[in-house]
Amino acid sequence: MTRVVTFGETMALARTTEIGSLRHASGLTLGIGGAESNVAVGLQRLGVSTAWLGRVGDDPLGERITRELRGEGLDVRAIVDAGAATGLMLKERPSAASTAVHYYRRGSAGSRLEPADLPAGWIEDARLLHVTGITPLLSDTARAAVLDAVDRARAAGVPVSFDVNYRSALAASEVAGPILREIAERATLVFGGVEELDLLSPDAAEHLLARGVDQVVVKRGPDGAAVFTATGVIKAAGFVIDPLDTVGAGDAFVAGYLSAHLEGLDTADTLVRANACGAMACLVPGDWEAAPTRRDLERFLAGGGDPVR
Ligand code: KDG
Repeated sequence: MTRVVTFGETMALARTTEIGSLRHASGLTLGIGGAESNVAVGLQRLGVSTAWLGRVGDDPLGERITRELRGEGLDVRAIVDAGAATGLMLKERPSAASTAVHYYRRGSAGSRLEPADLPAGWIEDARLLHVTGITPLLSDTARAAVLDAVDRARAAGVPVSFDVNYRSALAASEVAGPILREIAERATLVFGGVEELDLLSPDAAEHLLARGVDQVVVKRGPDGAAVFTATGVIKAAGFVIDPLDTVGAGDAFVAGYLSAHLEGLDTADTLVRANACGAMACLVPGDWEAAPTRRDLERFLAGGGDPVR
């Protein structure tokens, strides 16, 4: 049985291979990326059977997304939308210390997701639904799909995980705040960075817990993470690493957290796994490629930098 279901837009991702502006880049490496599929791959690699659904264009980039995600063992429902192209994301490293992302996704196939795309029983039979704040800002129909999915999950008693994942390129904060708050208030687990949670409410943890959210997980990047519940707060320090590419670290964190949560680990151990997955994702370029398997994770937690012989 599929334990986690998620949906959203996955794009083709072209990134520069050298440090320096895209303006002068001589080459690009092609891959794929999408917050929900990044989480799905992270979960699947940790042994959690996961399904991803989304629209792709009737084009080679859409085929690439479908093939790559299937190659990771996910249950993929890629709806081929002949009316729009697959979205594209370009990633550059203008300097050794910075990364910039450019989206070419307006009107893309992925943004045309609608409630009817989510088959009957797909959510209801799952153990957990994971959604992000990216999808509801893509289009009115994509927003309706998220709200409908969350309602269906709640009606079926399926827990909902929501990662705020605010993208300012998609909507101004005044527009996004109320939309994202509405979804967060209906979730079971809410993930967000400090600023993202501030977008929902000045006292987001308190506000969400009062509305029935079970856990509010604050991602603090290199400073670790904290979980707020009705019984208090538990914090964990981050891992000290030398990051190469931090995009996708939050998704790996969420995958680590959800996998441990579904296994019934206690909060402290859950945070250790989540922080480790987030840190590991930063060690390799690409939004999801470094999401660890269980073996990778055990080795990292054991402090393993020694060669494997
Ligand atoms: O979290 C990483 C994502 O940002 C990336 O893979 C692409 O989904 C994406 C987005 O909208 O930024």
